[in-house]
Amino acid sequence: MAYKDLREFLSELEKKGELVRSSVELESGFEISSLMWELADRQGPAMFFKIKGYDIPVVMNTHGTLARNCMGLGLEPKETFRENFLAIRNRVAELLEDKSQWLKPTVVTTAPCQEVVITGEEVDLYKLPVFKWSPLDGGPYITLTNIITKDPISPGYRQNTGMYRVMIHDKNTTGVMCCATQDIGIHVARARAKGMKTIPVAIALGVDPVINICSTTKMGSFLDDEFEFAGGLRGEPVEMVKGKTVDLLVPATAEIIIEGELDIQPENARIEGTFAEWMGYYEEPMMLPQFHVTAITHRREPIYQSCILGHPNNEGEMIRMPVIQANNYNTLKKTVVGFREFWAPHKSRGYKVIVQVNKHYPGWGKQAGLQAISTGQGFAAANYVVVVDEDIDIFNTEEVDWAIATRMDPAEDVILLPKVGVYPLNPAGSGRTDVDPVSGYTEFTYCGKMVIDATKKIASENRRPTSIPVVPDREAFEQVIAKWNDYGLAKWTKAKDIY
Ligand SMILES: Cc1cc2nc3c(=O)[nH]c(=O)nc-3n(C[C@H](O)[C@H](O)[C@H](O)COP(=O)(O)O)c2cc1C
Ligand SMILES: [Mn+2]
Repeated sequence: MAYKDLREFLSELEKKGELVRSSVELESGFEISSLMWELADRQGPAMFFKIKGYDIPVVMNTHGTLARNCMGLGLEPKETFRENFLAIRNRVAELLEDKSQWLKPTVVTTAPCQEVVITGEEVDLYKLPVFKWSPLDGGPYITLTNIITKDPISPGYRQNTGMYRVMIHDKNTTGVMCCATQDIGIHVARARAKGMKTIPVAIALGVDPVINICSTTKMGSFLDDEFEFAGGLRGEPVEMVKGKTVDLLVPATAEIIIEGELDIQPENARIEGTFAEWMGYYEEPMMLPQFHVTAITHRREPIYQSCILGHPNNEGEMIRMPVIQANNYNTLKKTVVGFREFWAPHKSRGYKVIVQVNKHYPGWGKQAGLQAISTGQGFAAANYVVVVDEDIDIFNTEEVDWAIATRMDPAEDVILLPKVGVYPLNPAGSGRTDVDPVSGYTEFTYCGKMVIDATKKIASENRRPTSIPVVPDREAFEQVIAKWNDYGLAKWTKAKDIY
């Protein structure tokens, strides 16, 4: 089923009515981001358009719905948000656990992504249609990136690709937001320990949908290669070619590759930001390493693929949310006793986690919450966990709120944990290290955590047992539903279940 490249995926989307080619030329970054904001709100199509003054056309919102991300992974798109979420989450979770299905990339010697090669003084990032997307952004941002690095210690190519934002400083310099806890940050730390001053980096833009999806996936270990995983998801190896100026393998059918050296010396860090981030706030400026571009290679007539963050349904979250939760799901299945399901609602941007358990033992709601919030990397973001029983639909915020409101005694069922070091983009955190003494970059912030045990209480917990929830008599109810139209009520269909 694998799509060979972005172009093949775009034709498929167009056939299915999921891509619109605009005949209107767009004029500015703000116009583009306003349009994308509204498309995120309406869960609209991918858009292909041209921008006044630029040769390279742009495609955005390619990954803007979970249905399109299902298609990208070769899965049948489903009706509802929940079904699409579960289809993607389960496929990724299963494959993360089964390395026997992963496929090593094949290495080719000529590749479409190198049809045009620009090096040295000819390099000019401003030729790409990259803009300041939001009024307070610190500069133009490349957003939908696949940033490739290799582990400096393991022999051979043990590569990583991650999606990290890139601000353009000048025609051949950018920043890269390579946080210490991400795999690129681990590569930086290991390279420094070896005495290296720079590391080779390649940024692939405009790739087959599986690769973008894999760049946002958290793997089991930083030594796992996303391209092998991508081969497994595609059912065919990813074709890769050696970079022109860096010793890295890059995806052969990408539209554009930016190659260069990341300066990892702390004293050369440079301020970048602010940036309109996925959690719906502007992120403050950060000290980050500088990336010196040595080459831009691209296909003939390349397409620039991009995305905008910020909106609750932003394209980045639609890519990241189900695949990042696949990793957490695998972990929670093994650690939380009585685990049934979990969801970190995208509109809460992953800072809230709901865990559903089958509670057998007294006190086990709290135990499950503590286990969930301590699963490390995956939940470095989570500020609070709500634990509920199996009768609560965790995808329905109002049902979860009902459980919190009626099963939680604030004096007994809330556990507050002191501030711990968390991912720097935590809007509720404070005391951010503006220059971390170890990395020299803006790294951790500090935030407390909370567990809310909203499970039904039982007598053996020395509590008044939660009473029996009200539902109609089952047999009578089923008969009523069966006769619904006979009552003359055909017009009143069941509310559509979107979330
Ligand atoms: C559009 C988009 C932009 C992102 N930008 C960043 C970023 O700038 N820095 C970062 O640490 N993570 C960012 N992420 C999240 C990472 O891509 C994600 O955590 C991924 O698992 C990192 O890969 P790694 O585990 O190989 O480091 C972004 C995600 C998306 C979808
Ligand atoms: Mn990784």
